[in-house]
Amino acid sequence: MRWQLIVTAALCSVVVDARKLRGISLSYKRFYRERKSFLCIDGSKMIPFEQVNDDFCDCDDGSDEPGTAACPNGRFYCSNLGFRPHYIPSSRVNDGICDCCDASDEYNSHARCPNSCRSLGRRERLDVAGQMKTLDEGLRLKQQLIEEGVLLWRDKQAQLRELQQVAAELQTKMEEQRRRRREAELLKERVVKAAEERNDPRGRNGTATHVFQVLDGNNDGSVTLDEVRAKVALVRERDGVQDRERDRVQDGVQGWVLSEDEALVLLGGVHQVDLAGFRTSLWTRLREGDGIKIRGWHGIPGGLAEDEDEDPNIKAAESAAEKEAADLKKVEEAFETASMEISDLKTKLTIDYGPDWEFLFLSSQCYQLQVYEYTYTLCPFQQLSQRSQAGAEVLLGKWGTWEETPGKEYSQMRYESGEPCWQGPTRNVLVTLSCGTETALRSVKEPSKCQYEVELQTPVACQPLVKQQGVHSEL
Ligand code: MAN
Repeated sequence: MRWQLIVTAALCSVVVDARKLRGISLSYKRFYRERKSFLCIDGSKMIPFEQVNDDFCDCDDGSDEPGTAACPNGRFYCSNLGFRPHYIPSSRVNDGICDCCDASDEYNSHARCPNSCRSLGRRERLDVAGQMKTLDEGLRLKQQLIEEGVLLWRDKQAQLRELQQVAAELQTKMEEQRRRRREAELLKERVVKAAEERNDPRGRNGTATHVFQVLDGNNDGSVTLDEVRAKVALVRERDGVQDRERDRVQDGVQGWVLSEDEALVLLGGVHQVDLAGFRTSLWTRLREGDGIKIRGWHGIPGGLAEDEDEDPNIKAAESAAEKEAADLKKVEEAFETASMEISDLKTKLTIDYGPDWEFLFLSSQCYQLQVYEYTYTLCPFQQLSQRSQAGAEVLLGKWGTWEETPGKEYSQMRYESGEPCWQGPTRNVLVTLSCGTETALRSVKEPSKCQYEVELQTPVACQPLVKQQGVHSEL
């Protein structure tokens, strides 16, 4: 009989213990050692120990009811053996919904909770192993990209030096060519003047070259529709012309303004002609005096000269000057192109491509992703655009900066000043880089109107794991 009493008492104390300790983590168990009284963990109140987990809330911090739903601010500890332990709000205890994978939160409800911790743990371990494999592979690829980045950076520097060298040479050539053109011009002027002084009837006035120069108002070596309309006039009024140009008549002597179509016909159907084109189009019409004349023409009375009549010395001097001018134009264009390339390259080289230039390779690539009706194209360090199925291309943002996220440098890029949104903000994009074994666009979202969030996966975003220190998992 005495033994029976002892066993019953011992069993009761185990039952009581289990009830008292429900919902408590190992490290908190020391606060719940059965004594006569229990001190609320925030130290605010002392209560008899029987009142722990008695389904009535006594402590303000809810610490007397870790295993029941009695305290609104209480928390229940799921030990989840085989998976991850975690806390749930104690209001979820016995609410008929399984929250802990070890079913410990539903100890007194109708819910039938299977223990799924083992399978969850297994799945999580597989996931983690997969992630670790990706990380390892990503880090290996990143190392390669770092090495490539250094070489690429050197290439770009060499490219810049080369271009600067080319530009310097072109500059010298340009100065030399300017001198040659000046000399050719001076020679031409001297020859023309000499012919005029000799009063040579074959003087240059009225030759095709001269007239071409008269018409070529901006002296760029071609006569355009506007230049024709500015200098060439209709001698007679057209019958029945209704357009407003009619009113722009200068005066009886100056003639009537040509319409664009008329000027186009005179130029042989093209919008501008060089000297050769001029000779075969407008020039023949002018010489025939075919209802048109040059405004304010003070050339030799009797009209325009036959080409063959032109003084061969003048012809030679003029074509030499033309050649020098054309050569100069070529050198100037080449210099301008080289200067633009230098400036583009310099701009690109001022961008921060990471401490080891590991992001540099991205600058010469573009990545696409189709999301519903849109195709997005990201050209890193340049821009992001959106093309709809109808074909309209919208600029969502131009390269701006790396976002400054302490401890997470080089993980987010900002693209800004995209096209303005109708009744909304100017479009802009936040690109988040994530670790992966290949570089690809993973997602594009528009969480609020015209504000886009993009995920770009790339090995260069992989970071070696840093062991976390001083983090207490339960606090
Ligand atoms: C276009 C797209 C959308 C955007 C709307 C705003 O349809 O650029 O992404 O939300 O314009 O009007």
